[in-house]
Amino acid sequence: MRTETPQPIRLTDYRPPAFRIDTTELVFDLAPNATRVKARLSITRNGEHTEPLVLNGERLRPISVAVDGKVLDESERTIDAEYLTVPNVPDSFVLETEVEIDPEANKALDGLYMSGGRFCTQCEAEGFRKITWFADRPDVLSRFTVRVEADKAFHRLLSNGNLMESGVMPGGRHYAVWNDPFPKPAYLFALVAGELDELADKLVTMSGRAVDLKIYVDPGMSDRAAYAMDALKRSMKWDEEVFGREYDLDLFMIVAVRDFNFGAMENKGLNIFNSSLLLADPATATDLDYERIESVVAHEYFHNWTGDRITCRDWFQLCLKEGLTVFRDQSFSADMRGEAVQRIKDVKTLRARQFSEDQGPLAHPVRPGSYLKIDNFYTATIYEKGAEVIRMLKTLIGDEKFREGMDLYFDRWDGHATTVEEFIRCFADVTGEDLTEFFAWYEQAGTPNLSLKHSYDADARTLKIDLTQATAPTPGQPTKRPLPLPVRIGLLDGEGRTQAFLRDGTALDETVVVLNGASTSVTFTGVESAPVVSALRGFSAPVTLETDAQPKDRYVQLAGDPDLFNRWEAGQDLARALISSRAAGRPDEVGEERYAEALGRGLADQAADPAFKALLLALPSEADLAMAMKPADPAAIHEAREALRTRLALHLEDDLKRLHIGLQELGEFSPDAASAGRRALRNAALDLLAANPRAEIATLADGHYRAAINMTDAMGGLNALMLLGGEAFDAALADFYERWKSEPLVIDKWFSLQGRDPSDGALGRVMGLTAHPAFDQKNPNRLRALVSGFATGNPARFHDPSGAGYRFLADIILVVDGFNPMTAARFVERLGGWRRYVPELGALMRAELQRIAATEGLSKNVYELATKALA
Ligand code: 0A1
Ligand code: ZN
Repeated sequence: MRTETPQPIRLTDYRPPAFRIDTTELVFDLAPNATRVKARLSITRNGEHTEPLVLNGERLRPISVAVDGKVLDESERTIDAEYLTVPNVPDSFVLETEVEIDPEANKALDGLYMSGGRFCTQCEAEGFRKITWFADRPDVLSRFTVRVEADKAFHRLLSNGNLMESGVMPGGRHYAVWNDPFPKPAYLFALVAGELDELADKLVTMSGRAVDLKIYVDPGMSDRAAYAMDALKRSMKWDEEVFGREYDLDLFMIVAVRDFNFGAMENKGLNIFNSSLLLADPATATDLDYERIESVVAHEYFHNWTGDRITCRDWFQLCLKEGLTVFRDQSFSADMRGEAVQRIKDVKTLRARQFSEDQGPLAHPVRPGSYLKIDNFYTATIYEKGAEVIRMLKTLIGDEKFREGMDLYFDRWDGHATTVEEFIRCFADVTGEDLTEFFAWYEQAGTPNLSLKHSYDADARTLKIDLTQATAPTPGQPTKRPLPLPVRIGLLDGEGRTQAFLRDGTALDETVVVLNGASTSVTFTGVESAPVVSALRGFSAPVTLETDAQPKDRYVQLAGDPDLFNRWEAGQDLARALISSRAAGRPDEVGEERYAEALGRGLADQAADPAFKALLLALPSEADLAMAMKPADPAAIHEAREALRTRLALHLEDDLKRLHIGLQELGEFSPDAASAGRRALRNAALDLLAANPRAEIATLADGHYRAAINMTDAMGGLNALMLLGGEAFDAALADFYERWKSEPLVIDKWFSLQGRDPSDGALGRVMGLTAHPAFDQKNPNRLRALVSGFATGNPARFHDPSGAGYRFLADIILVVDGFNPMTAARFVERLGGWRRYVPELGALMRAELQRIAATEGLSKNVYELATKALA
């Protein structure tokens, strides 16, 4: 155990900064092992006080500190492992410092580090303090000028803003000077230096300004940035059209790097991306890669307004920029790829990641009240649930008022750091509504359970709907209050046709009922026949829904609910019930046949989008099923789900084979949504066929793999071969490796697929792969491919009854924590849900958490999550 217990940082302790830093001039003399950083900060006392100047600084080798040109000796300032403290400073002064840092030794990948022989930075949330002394907090905004000097071998020298000057220096070196006219917090600072190829384009903004767009990638890779460039231009236009937001600098740059802890970063004018979210061509990237690239390019670009121009006052406000920006990128993707399909995918992610977080010991509000390491709070709750909260706000106040409130927010807060309260105040101001109750969505953790009961009076033609909500306690919040829940409702008749109804005398096809307290009732009149209630359409609130609907109602919805989200959801609900019965030892064979038939009809629907059909065909994931089963038994779930898949495969074999042949692609590859949807359906058909293993299907899968001319189909074939197992799979795996061994992003897929292999010997294989020459634990993409592929994507094998899966994960966490705490900590969550599993497994998971927590010298990151998971 650690000797001293780290102290949490609390929202209630927030104090405004003691000093402002109006301008920041930096000079970087770059060298991999010894980079010199000179800083010249013009500093002003903020308010009336006599406090010393305290700046953050970690892992810095001090060289000098001067105030107004006078070098301070050791009695005039203190330097410890975390701070530089200078007492008795004037009210306004210039601080000059010089430090040395070692980017090459930085394997934590925050601050300034080397990736693929290039310099790059990651400063969010608290990385800037590893570069130089600074007030490393988001409410200190400064104007940056940056001079970068390096050997000419580091060909490109990039930083934020506009290039002011560049030139050569003696001794084979060169320099560039950048100025960013927009004041920004240090976490948005970026620097990149090295050999990079450039893909350039231009865009004319809504006011007629020309902006240069540049994407920098590994030499020889610029063709693979074309899709990202296209996505960037579409994002820029979309933000103008939908939110009235125009880009503000003359230059926008994106750089792809191989070693990156997260997905990408919105540094002002210089976004830095994990190369896996930027580079794509048909041969090496799947449709899912294209889809993610489009959404992450948009996300980071949208941050320019929601994050950079308006930033967070403190890190508790993280959802102010993240939830809002995810909402914006989801809306963009819906416009690009179709609303229903996008919504289904977003809800799947929410349930898999956020609902499970909410059910476990790491549950926290969208705006948490305390933390040890802010890095641990880049969570599904802050991002995905944060986006749901904005979506509900829009549903509650309507599209127009939402846009008015956003406009007011941009006007009022441009150039400032602010809070979630102030954001919500903008909507209260434009609507005149009191949004105090709504604000509780930010402060209360946990997923509300919404229960819906209906009673129809055939004589009076009235329908009464009773809604009730309750939220289970979460750590630190034993009692919960009701939250305002917008519930979108429509009615169908027994044939699945839309039934109109009257609400307060108004004829409607659909309405939003707002549940404001613990329960409410609403009565619709003019309901002509016994209705099927289609509730929570479009997943209008992030809740779990329990209704009194019977399977026959679900079948009506599955056949034709005009709300496509609910049509899909009806199928998922039916499948969940069938799998749960099987897992509990009560298989409902008649029900399973009926389900298979209904799916068959869904597949035959000529009007439906193939992407939608692909979603319809996929059963709820094992993780999703585990959440509904208390306590969860992963082996029983896996077996029951596979049994249902086999039955579906048998029943639908002819349909699936027809789809597989009929959807074969003949023309050129195109990454557009419609083509991707057809490939998704064809691969989903193959995936299901593989649940009924026979030589014939193995031949089909092998043919699919070998005939593939794009990565989506190659992976689809390889996946089916994996499910079928045997020599054909081994041969294809070896073939794939040989073919792609010089392509890191493709080899990540090779590792990830093997992590997900549900067959018996997979755990041994996964452990063996950590010794593979291509495995590199220092590269987060490679590490996550194998480890998350296994621990997240393979519940059946991760939850091995021996506990060997847990032990494997804990060993990895401890090793990686030694050099990259941020990435190590993200794996801890996999053990966090131990209370939800059958006791034998729960005890083994807990034992591994205890072993982790008891290890000497743990990082704060892992310590925080392991101890919270055990509490
Ligand atoms: N703001 C980024 C996410 C991000 C956060 C932390 C990072 O390093 C510790 C990197 C990226 C986003 O939302 O895209
Ligand atoms: Zn973000």
